[in-house]
Amino acid sequence: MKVKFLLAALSLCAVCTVKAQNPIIKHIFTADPAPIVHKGTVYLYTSHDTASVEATNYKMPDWHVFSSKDMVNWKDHGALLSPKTFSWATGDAYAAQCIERDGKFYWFVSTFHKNNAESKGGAAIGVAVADSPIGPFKDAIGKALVVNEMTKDLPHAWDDIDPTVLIDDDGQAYMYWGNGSLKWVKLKKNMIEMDGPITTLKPKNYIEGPWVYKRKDLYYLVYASAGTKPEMIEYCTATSPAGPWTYRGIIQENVPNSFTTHPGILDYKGKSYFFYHNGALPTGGSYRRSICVDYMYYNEDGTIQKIVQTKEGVAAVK
Ligand code: FUB
Repeated sequence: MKVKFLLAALSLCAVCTVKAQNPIIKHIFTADPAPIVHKGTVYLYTSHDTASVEATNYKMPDWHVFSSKDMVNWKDHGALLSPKTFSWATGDAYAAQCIERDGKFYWFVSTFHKNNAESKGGAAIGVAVADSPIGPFKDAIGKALVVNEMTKDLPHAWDDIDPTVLIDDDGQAYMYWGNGSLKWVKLKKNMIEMDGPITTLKPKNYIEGPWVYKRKDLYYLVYASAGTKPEMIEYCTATSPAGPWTYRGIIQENVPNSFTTHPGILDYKGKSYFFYHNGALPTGGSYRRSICVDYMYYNEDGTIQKIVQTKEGVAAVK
């Protein structure tokens, strides 16, 4: 009798473990996840795919913000920023990351520059700022922070995309970005000016989508890679944000139904989470992508275990 009761209780318990079910955002197509925690809430900054099913390129009009307190239920705060916010910008809203400093939220975005006196066009990086994680956001500079002409190591016009920003323990901020090669620069405390020269490097298999962060005494550079086609996620570690970076291997294999994928990493309520995108929603694909999240585990020596992509996703946390 007691055993029967125990089994019934256990199966009930299994049923009541609420899981997120990947992809976590289902009512629109989203890509390029960038999560942060602010006052106990997760804010997830995303790109937004609106290309038709037949399209063979991106159509990305704006950036959205979502929030969650349990990693399962996500509230869409809407399209809180678009290239139209920046008078100098035109074209698609590529990957972006928002980071807090001294109570202000700096949203570093990749988009494209108008052909004018400042640039002949091509990908560019801008910064929007707000007093809250959900805006209202305005152009923080009034011009681009990075234009195509500032980096000359690669000939293509879209190499200045995918900014990620790290603020080190001593307060020094670093921005990393790039398609085809990784570029990085120190930022001033105001977060809207460079504080030194741009350095360029080529981590093994690097393509785009860097995500740089510090955990314990180690700096991590996680990125979308050309390990095989389509993209995978690989990473390096270093003992300084300036490198040198040591290649550590593949974290995630290809994702279903999307050529690209893109990392976003977060520690929340005692667990580590790996955000990425795939093309798994019905009618999804490389230009109609969707954000997923699965658990991330570290080994004792700080190396990262392979991400297991799941359909059920992560469990709700209190
Ligand atoms: O979403 C547009 C581009 O695709 C991003 O900027 C890249 O990281 C890739 O995900």
